[in-house]
Amino acid sequence: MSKKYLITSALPYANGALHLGHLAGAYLPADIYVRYLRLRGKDVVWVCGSDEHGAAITIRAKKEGISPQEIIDKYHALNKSTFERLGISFDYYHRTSAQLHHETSQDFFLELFQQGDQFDEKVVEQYYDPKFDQFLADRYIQGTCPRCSYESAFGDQCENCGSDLSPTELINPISTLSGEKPQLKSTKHWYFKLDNHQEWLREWIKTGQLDGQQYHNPSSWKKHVLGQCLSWLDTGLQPRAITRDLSWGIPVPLEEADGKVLYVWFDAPIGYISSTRQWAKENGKDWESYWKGDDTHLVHFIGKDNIVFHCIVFPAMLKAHGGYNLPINVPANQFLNFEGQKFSKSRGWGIEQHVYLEEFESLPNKEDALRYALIRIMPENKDSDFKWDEFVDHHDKELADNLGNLLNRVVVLTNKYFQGVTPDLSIPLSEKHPEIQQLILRMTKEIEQFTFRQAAQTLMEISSAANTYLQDVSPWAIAKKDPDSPIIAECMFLCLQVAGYLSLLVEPFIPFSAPRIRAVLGLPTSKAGDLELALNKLSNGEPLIKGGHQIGKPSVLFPKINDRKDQSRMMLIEQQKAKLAAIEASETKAERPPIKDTITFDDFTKLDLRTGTIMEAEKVKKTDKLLQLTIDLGLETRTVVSGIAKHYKPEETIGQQVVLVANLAPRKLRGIESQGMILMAEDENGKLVFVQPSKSFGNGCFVK
Ligand code: B3M
Ligand code: ZN
Repeated sequence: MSKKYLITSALPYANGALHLGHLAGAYLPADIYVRYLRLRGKDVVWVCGSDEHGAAITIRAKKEGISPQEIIDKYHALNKSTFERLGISFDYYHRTSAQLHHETSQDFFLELFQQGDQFDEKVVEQYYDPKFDQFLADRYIQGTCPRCSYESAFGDQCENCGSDLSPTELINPISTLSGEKPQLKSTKHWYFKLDNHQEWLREWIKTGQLDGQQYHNPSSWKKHVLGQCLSWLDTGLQPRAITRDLSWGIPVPLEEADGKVLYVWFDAPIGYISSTRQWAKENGKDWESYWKGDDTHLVHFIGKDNIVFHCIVFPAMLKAHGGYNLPINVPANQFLNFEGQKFSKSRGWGIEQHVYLEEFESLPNKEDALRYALIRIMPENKDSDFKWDEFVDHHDKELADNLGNLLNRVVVLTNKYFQGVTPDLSIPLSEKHPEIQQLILRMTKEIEQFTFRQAAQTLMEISSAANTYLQDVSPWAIAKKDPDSPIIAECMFLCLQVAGYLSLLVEPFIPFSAPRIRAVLGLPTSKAGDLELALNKLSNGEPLIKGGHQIGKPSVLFPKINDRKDQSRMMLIEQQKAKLAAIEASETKAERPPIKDTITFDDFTKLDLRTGTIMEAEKVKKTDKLLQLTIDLGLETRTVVSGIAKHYKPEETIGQQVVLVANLAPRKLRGIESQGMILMAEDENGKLVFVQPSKSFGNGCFVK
């Protein structure tokens, strides 16, 4: 029986558009993997969909005065169509507001409930916002941290000192919805006893074994994924509330739970099951064989913030329910940054997928250019950074100069010397170019091991190897002296073979260009199983493109973005950079006061500025702003009271060189006579820094 593959990608919340970081995190890697499996002829289903529940959606709706339904309808449609436009080839994109999903989730809950020992019922005190008539999720409560006194700590965590908190620990809690003090109210909830699953989970994650069977190979899991799981397990698992007091969501299917819904993280992963069910229903397939069969591989593609839910909570739910397979791998990605900073919707830092498609409308290959650049920097094991300059380079130097150049030369030369007909030979590629055969096989392994960045690199190495071979032989030089030399035929025949393999291997990475590459080679668009057949030919030494095959005509496959003769495409990049520069400029400008009224040169020369060194410093009593400084001015010492205590500890200022306004009339501050003023500059974060000579300097020098 052949293996089945069930692939999932994290269900995005339908309350906003997705940016490039999301794409690189959970969708593009899965798309590469699934397209590859299809080319290998595997039985694979890839499901995803919109996550349409959760407090974030209801709160956004309340704030904007629209219904949650309007929000999810808008973003479900936007995200679904944007994915399609980028070639993200889900087999099914469902939504968790669908009836089938509500039923699937309620049935799942009831199965666990009826087992009797999976849930605890607890009455707990929770904060409630009377104005919004809503119990408050931990994140929606802010107050003073009991550990560090930071005033804007959240109900689940203090971002200043990092402590995990519970909302009732906060001093002076405030509802972030109404800005008012929340009330404590008691309410009943159901808790999934995750702690009861701790032991087998540890065994399963660490050794891959479950019920005495080898289930997965932990050495094939990413280290950062295993590390996060083990640290959760070491801390000890706790029961988790799986119900909420909310009006938006899936009603808890118990009479005594009126007005309560399932917690969004309980129903969302079940969304993978309902999406598979809906797909099966529409395609006349059997969904259960993909979830429950012995021969099924389940793989979850997610971002690192979702690891605990996919490696611990959901597996525990599936095992508790019984009958379901657990994932054989969860190749979570880390985060993508954008031009050195985090993506930020409020600052406008970053670019959303659909905005990219709009703003790069006129760029040929816009989908593949983006996909390829993201693959080359995919945050597989650590955070990475998207940069527009690198985006251009990956396209121009790799796709255009390497791959595009090879294909173009092979097609042009075969047309020139053989009227586009493949020379009638049958030399195994493995015999003449074992290194290329090795690279092809290595690339397939790299995809199977979820190292897509490296696989794209290997793809380029295959193309480089063929370019080098073509250059070394230089058929154009031979043709001048001996047009009938068999070396020309052999070289073109072998290069065409490599081009044929490349036309299949590129498909998971650049699926928009792949059919165009196939066309210039006179080959039909690839279909499921084609790579499997091709790899069999490779190992049997059979040609992939047979002698006599008529190839197509050359065409420019990857017009360069940075084209010296035509800068129109590069303009698109410059516009993006200008947008970012404008954001940064507006943010820094906002903090800077306007330029003061003009003064005359005479006014300026009245100032006597001198260099000095701080010799002593102490805090001025009963103030938290002022430091009393003793400054060596060369021929004399001065006492200066300076408002820098919030920026520097006294000991940090000692030895600093300063510039002093030496002829400022003395004035008394807190009873101390201040004899001058030191120059300070305010940096972009509002911190005061000393204005200093750029090298160590004698004291008392005149500054002009
Ligand atoms: N919607 C969270 C997220 O987008 C959540 C994923 C659900 S996967 C079952 O990060
Ligand atoms: Zn704190």
